[in-house]
Amino acid sequence: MHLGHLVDKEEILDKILVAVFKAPHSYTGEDLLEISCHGSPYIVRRVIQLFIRKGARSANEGEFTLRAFLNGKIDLSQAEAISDLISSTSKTDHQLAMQQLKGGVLNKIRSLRKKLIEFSSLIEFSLDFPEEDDSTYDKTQLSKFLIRIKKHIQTLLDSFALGNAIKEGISVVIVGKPNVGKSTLLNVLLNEERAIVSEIPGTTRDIIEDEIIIDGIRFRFIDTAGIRNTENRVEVLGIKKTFEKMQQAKVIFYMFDATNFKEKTVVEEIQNLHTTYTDKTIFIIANKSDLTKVKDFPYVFFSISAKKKEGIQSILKALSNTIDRSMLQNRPILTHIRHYNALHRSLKAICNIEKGIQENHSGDLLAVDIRQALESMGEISGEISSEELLKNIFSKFCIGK
Ligand SMILES: Nc1nc2c(ncn2[C@@H]2O[C@H](COP(=O)(O)OP(=O)(O)OP(=O)(O)O)[C@@H](O)[C@H]2O)c(=O)[nH]1
Ligand SMILES: [Mg+2]
Repeated sequence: MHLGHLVDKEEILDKILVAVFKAPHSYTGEDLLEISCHGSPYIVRRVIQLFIRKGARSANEGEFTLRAFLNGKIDLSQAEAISDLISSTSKTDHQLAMQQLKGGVLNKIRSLRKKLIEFSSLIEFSLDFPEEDDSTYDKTQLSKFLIRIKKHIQTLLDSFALGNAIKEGISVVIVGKPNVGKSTLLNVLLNEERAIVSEIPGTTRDIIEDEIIIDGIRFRFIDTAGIRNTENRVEVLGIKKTFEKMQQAKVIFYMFDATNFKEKTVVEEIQNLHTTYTDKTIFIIANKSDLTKVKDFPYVFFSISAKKKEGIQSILKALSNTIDRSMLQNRPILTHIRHYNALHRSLKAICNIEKGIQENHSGDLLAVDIRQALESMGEISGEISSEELLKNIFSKFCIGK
């Protein structure tokens, strides 16, 4: 570290610290200088202008991290983790990005890749020494091997649902008839007068959404237009959006008004939700408990008063419990669609190898699928990459990282 003045012609611009990193002990692996100046945007601009005048140029988005990757300091999935780390906004976001930076997913994929390479040498062995065995290869042994690898890949693929939900924020859509108190609940959850509340049914027309963090996990709450038959064209459009949001959500809050409901209709609607949205968690919420309480209802439900803010804690707790935290602890979790797609391709290739074995394909035919499976896995770490892929990944970075 060097302390000194930065001088532009005669003018002292600032008192600065300069850190010198000698290759290969720097972020990019190259010789590197870092200047710490005072944080005024004016000074920063002047410093940059000075260096550009002296022949430097601004870095492209993600250029430092790209160079770190090209110089072998980090692999591609770690580069992506750095971008995730910069944009993390919750404890769990941060935890997943750190895990990836440390190579959690990658170690798993490396070990799978190694197994597959072993497998390919078994096949090659049978090709080179066909006289060792009557059949060119031992079918059962190879099949068993493939089943094990497939299982590992499937577990990783399954983890993407959770990993992606956490990264994007877990979406919770609030639905129900007009006037049951959906917007009031949204406001209570966000602790902010975000949506207009009124006693007029059909107040909310558009989708209103915002996020909060519960126990370190980001949830995105979505208030919708109340569902009813209406002639109003704007309201009809709002209701259409409600259904779209229900499709995309992970959790559905179904709300009804304790002071004003027909049990038969509500039960029918709940049954309908359960049959239509089998993959979603559905919370049934009876609102306005300050006026009257629902008794003997055939479903488990939350009894709340959104207006008086009663019963909200139990909803938050149950919501937080929908996330299987044990999954976050010990296992590698996929968070990138790119990784998911690559692994999916490699699983497909492995299924082709399996089929090839069943149909007694020759070893060199199998080798084509093995190569495909290995290549797809290699894309995740960047052992196999194209210019277009790199451009795509690093253009998402901010300038200067
Ligand atoms: N007493 C009582 N009134 C409530 C409660 N929650 C909401 N309300 C009232 O019910 C009316 C409707 O509330 P909203 O939150 O606008 O209902 P909504 O479901 O968003 O209605 P739409 O947007 O029209 O679909 C308002 O007058 C609220 O003040 C509650 O817990 N208790
Ligand atoms: Mg509303």
